[in-house]
Amino acid sequence: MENEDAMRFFIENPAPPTLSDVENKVNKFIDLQPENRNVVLVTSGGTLVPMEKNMVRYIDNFSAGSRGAASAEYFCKAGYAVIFLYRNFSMMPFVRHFEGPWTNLFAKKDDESPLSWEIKDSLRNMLSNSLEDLELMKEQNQLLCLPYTMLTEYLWYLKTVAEGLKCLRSRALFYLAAAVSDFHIPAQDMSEHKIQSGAGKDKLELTMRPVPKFLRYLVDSWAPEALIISFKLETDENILIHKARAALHRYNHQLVIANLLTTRKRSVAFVIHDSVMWLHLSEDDLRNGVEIEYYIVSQCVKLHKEKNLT
Ligand code: PAZ
Repeated sequence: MENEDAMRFFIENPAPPTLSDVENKVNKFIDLQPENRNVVLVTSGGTLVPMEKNMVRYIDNFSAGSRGAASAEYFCKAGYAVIFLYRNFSMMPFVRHFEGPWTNLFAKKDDESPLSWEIKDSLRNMLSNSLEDLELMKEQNQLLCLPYTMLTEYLWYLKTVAEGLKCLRSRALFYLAAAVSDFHIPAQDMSEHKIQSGAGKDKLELTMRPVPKFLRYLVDSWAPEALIISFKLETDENILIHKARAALHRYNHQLVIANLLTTRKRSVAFVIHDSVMWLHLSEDDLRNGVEIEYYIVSQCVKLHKEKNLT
């Protein structure tokens, strides 16, 4: 039944025109991988759902993309090839420390020359090293970055990547950190043009429908042999672990990483079968700038190795 919902979603929301280009890039990237290299799909950022077909207004899911970008970087460093499916203009691996207005990168020189702007001294080395790292990863075919904006693009690309990775069987890992909308307005119910305000309208009522649960599809059909790790974000700590466990039992994948909006950068819980393991950054970690993604990715790599040994 749920699978039928997913099929219907793809019929009602046709593939974006960019899909064949994404498919070619993904297949080429996978073909270029040496036999002993694992491949991870890292999803990052939040999906956007339009309120109108000619979109003026939309509903967005919260995520800066910091978790995904940092994790992609640590997976590359651990020797994985990374397909990074990220929300357009959200954070990118290796250059994520330079997000924000690009004008912040420059300072005015003290001389009178007409070309008197240059990269700030304090950033020059870091910027150059970051760009080198990014370039190297691309040259070594270790990083493929695929941007999406809309929920429909995200889901079509996820399906395409999963189909491409199927041939790698258990060498594939799915690390689903993106914040994906649970609700959307189906295309047939969506207003063609900008929803009008005006005389006599004192409220706007919208009916949104649940997005089919694609995680089930991924686990059962698209990537049955891969290691699948999903994230669960909540704002109420009283329901976090319960919701993470429910997801694990419902979809029957290997790991849910649970986090709260306010503490997500220093605490996460690993929910596996019936056990819960909390991971907190220590005072030392915080002082030394150690990121929680460093530990999360190390645990995931370990789990992937263990799974492939059994
Ligand atoms: O991108 P970010 O670092 O701001 O936030 C990361 C996160 C909270 C979106 C991620 O850790 C997460 O929980 N993703 C799943 C969200 C969900 O439950 O749909």
